[in-house]
Amino acid sequence: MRITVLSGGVGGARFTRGLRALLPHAEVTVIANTGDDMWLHGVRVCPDLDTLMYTLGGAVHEDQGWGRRDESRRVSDDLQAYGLGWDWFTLGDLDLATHLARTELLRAGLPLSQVTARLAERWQPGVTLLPMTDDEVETHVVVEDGRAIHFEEWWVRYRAALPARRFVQTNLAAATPAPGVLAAIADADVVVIPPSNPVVSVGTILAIPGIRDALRATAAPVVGVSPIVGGAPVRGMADACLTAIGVETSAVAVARHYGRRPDGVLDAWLVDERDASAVPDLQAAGWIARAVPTLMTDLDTTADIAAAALALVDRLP
Ligand code: GDP
Ligand code: FO1
Ligand code: CA
Repeated sequence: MRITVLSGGVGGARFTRGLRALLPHAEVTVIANTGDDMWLHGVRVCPDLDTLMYTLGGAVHEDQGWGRRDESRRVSDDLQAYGLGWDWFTLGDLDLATHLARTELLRAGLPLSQVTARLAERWQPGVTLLPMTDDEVETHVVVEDGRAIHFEEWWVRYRAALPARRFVQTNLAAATPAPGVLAAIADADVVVIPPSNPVVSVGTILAIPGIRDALRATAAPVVGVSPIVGGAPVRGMADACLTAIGVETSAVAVARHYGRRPDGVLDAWLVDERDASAVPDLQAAGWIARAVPTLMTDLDTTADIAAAALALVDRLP
């Protein structure tokens, strides 16, 4: 079975780890958000690709959800003595090796998709990991005074507390999906939108010209899992992102924001048991919907969530 997942960092990576445990022989392709990427200290940092690679490769710092286990930050601390870069953003020493390797390969002329495949050879994530695009598309946040700052600055430095007017993606109009992305959506047996940030993770992937249309057109069913549980994100500040685009922080509002195919991108929506009261309304509006426990507390529970999502569209083998 061919399964394609559109993922951000921590939520998407944890979900995909459960999916892989559920169906170890499935051909899973993960299309990752690269809107959080940035140049920092001369190296290219790809937070969501790395979170996926480390999580699926068994090297992630579990409590943190991103970065390497057994990490140190001697280089990052020492760089601060020069007053350069971002002193509020940590580049771990081991993580820095990934950025150096990536940058060397990019400088040698390889596109990000090939660089990612090369880095993944070491980590063996058990899935095909694709960046949404090989182009340098970055999410910037326009704050109240009209300045635009990089998404990571807004998220990490200001903890999303600076009111955002809107999100913009640099270089978007000229961007194209990375090789393999459109085919992975068109040829899938099922497409899954995991519990990732609907605005700055999945929203950014869908904004790449051609990707939203590919989802609308694929013969595969498209099922999503709500990242909003009981009216709040499970971790992180997705509520600030939703507020900025005028969407209420609720499982139903996020489903409506994605929309039902063919106008929208989803056929089915899995919500948490705490949002079970929303299911009849969703069903009445034509959605395939169900409520189950969706907190990814351990691998078995996460595999159960993946199974419930696939069952919703009759794709559980
Ligand atoms: P990021 O790039 O690291 O922010 O990760 P993602 O975009 O992939 O996922 C972030 C979203 O995952 C947040 O909106 C969280 O609410 C959601 N999330 C994290 N853990 C869980 C969980 O255990 N269950 C559910 N339903 N959502 C989760
Ligand atoms: N998140 C933080 O909250 N603080 C950090 O210093 C930080 C550094 C970092 C370095 C590499 C990387 O791959 C991820 C990193 N993250 C950090 C996590 C991540 O950038 C964000 O939490 C997500 O991208 C939000 O969508
Ligand atoms: Ca991210």
